[in-house]
Amino acid sequence: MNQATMEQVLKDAEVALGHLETEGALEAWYVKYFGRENGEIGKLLKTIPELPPQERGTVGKAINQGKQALEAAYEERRGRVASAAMQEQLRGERIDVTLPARGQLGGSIHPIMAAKQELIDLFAYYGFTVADGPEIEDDWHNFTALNTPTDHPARDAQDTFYLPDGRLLRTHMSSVQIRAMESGKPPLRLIMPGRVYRRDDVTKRHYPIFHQLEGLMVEEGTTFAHLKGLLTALCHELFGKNRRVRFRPSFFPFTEPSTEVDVECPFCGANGCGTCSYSGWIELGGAGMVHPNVLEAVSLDPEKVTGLAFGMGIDRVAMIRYGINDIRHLWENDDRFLQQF
Ligand code: FA5
Repeated sequence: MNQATMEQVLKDAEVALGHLETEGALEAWYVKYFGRENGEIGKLLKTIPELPPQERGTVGKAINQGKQALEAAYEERRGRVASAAMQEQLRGERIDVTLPARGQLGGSIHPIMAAKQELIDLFAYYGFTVADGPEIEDDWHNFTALNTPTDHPARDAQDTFYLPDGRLLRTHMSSVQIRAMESGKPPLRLIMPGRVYRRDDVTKRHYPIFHQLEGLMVEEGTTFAHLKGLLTALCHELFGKNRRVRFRPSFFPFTEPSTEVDVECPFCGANGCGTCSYSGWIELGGAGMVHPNVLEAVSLDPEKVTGLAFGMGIDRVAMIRYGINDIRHLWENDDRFLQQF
């Protein structure tokens, strides 16, 4: 080996190193030049004893210097290749937290609306059709025609917002009963679902805005037995045959006799809990036979026709039907709640 060959080997090694881009190629290069058995540098060192004695020192020194320089260059190159590989990997795995979530959030029917639709479907089976009326109501339809004149104490239980012109946000759906009897003649079988307003304190069963479904059937020969049978059948359809239903005597100015319809509380097995105020029962609605004064107010003859009427809370139907033990869940728009439906 002469000086030129030695320099050429070192030079080739350096040039080759400068082109290496992967860890695999670097490893192959290292084996080629520094491999224990057949490494090019080792081969160079092995030729030293064959040199004339006066050259051995210089050549040996030159090879060792070249070897050290190559080792340093190798380490440096290896670091660079590793860091480029890491950058590449990070680029591939980068998460853009500003991207919109994958997939579409599906809309669904709100439980109150689902309960309302179930009620409409069930009543359709008994021949009831849907009627509607305004949310901003006048005194006549909301109170006076319902046998509840201005100074009647029953008005106190249904305080609401009043407009400067004396109209009000309707407090119950019974106002639509009056409109229906003013505009249509018996036989009538109507249900009237809608939103109503009251100055009520919020509890697990009460909200100042809620929904009612009013029912009205005015035909010759309608009796309290029809009322009881209809509402019992409906409750069994909605909540199952094993859920007890109770008719409790009550008072409404616009019905006589009057009753409340209670359903066994599903949240405590009728043992008493916060939702039913420890009574074991949840009041679903009020009902009764249309008062003769109401029939007369809409120019019907109470000697000829009789009517049954009821008004149930749709929010309460949703609570019992879907196992929601606090009415506030229905109104607070919390996605975590709504996504369960
Ligand atoms: C009435 O509103 C009568 N108009 C019902 C009626 C109609 C009786 C026809 C006779 C003939 P009451 O105030 O009890 O009655 O309300 C009826 C139902 O609405 C209650 O049983 C309950 O289910 C629901 N309800 C009443 N107040 C609230 C409230 N603040 N939040 C949620 N639901 C309520």
